Amino acid sequence: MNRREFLSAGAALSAFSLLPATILAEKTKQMNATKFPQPLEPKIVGDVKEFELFIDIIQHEFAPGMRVHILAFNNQIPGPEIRVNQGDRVRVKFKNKTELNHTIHWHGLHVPWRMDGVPYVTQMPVMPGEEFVYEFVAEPYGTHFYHCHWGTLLHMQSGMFGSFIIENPDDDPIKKQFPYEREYTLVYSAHDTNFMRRELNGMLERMKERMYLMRNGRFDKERFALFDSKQELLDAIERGYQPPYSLSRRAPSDLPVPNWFSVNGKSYPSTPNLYIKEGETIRVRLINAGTEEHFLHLHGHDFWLVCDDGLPVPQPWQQNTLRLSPGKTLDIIIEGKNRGLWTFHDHDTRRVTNNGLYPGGNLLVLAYEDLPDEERMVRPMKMKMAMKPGQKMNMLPKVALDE
Ligand SMILES: [Cu+2]
Repeated sequence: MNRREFLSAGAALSAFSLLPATILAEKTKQMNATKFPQPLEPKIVGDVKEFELFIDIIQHEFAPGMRVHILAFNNQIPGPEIRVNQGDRVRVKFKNKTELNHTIHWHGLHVPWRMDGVPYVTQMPVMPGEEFVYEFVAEPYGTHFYHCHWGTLLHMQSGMFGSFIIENPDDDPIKKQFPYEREYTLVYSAHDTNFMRRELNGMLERMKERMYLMRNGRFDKERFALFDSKQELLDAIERGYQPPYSLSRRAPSDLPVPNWFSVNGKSYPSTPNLYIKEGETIRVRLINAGTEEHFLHLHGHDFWLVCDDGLPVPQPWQQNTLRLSPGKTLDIIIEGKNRGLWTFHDHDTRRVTNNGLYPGGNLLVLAYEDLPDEERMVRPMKMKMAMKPGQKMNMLPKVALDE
C-alpha cells in the first residue's frame, strides 16, 4: 500500500467510525466503557485503604494495527484509577516486575516528603523485583495523577501514569454549583515510539550488563555515571571524565519527537467517546501526563472551566478552547445544550495525527446518546459521475501531488 492509498483508507475509516449509527450503537457504548481508566479496588486494612500496583512490560495497542511494548501499571494504559475521599489514609504497595528501576510520584498530592517518589532525593529507586510501600493521607481535593519518576522522560511516555482522584462526596464544591451525574477521566500523553523502543531496549541492556558486572565485582561507577556526591562528579570531570551529556557535542541530541498522541492510551479511531444527553451536565477531568502542550477545542459548545490543578477556581468561566500544559489537570463541565456529534480535539492539529497521518491522535467525539432517529440517518455520499457516451474518464488531478 503506498502513502496515497493509505491516506484514502484512513479517510474511509474516519467516515465510518463517525457515523451516528455506529457511534450510538449499544455495542460501541459497551466497548467505550473499557476506554476509561479502570477503578482500582482497595483492601480495607483497619482504617487504611490499601492498593496494589505493579509494573510490567506489555504489548499495547494505540490504534488498530499499531502495537508497541510499553511499561504498564497492572497491565493497563493508563494505570488504574485510584479514587479516595479527602482525608483517607492510603497505602500503596508497589511491586517492580521489570528489569528496570522505578519509583512512583504522587503529582499534586501533599504527601510526606519521603513518600514523594523522587529517586536519590526522597528514596532509593525501586530496583528490579523489589517492593516499596507508599503511605500518606489523601490531600488535597481534586483531580491528580501518579507517574514514575525514574528516567521520567522515557518511563512516562512509555505508559507509567494513572489518575488519582480525591473526592469530597458529601460536599463536592463543583457538584453543588453544577449538579452532574456522569463524569469522565481523560489522560493525555504523547509518544515517540522509535525513542521508546530504542531507549527501553538500551536501558534493559545496560541494566543486564550492570547486574553482570556487579555480580562479578567489576562494576565501574563512572561508566554508568553513578557518583556518591556532586563533588565526586566534579573531581572526576577535573581528572578527565566525560559526563554522558557532553557526548552529544559530537552527534545530534536524541530528544524525542512524539509521533503518537493518546487519550487514555488510545489514538483515534480507538479514542473514547464522551456520551451526554440533552439537558444533562457532565464533568470531564483532563490530565496531561505527556510532554506536549494541548490546545483542546470543543465544537458547538462553551464549557465551564471549574478546577485548575485539582483546585476549584474562584469563579468558573466559559471557553471553548483550553490550554493543557504538561503536568496540568483541568476539570471542565459540559452542558448538553446543542445535540449532535461534536469533535473535541487538539487544535494544534499536528497532534490529531498517527505517525504523521491525519486523522488520528487525540481526536474524540462528544456524542448525544438521545439523538432522535431522524438525525441518526446516514446521508449516503453519492458520487456524481454521470458519464456521457464516449466521454473519457480522466482520474488524474489537474495539479500534481507530491508523488
Ligand atoms: Cu519507571
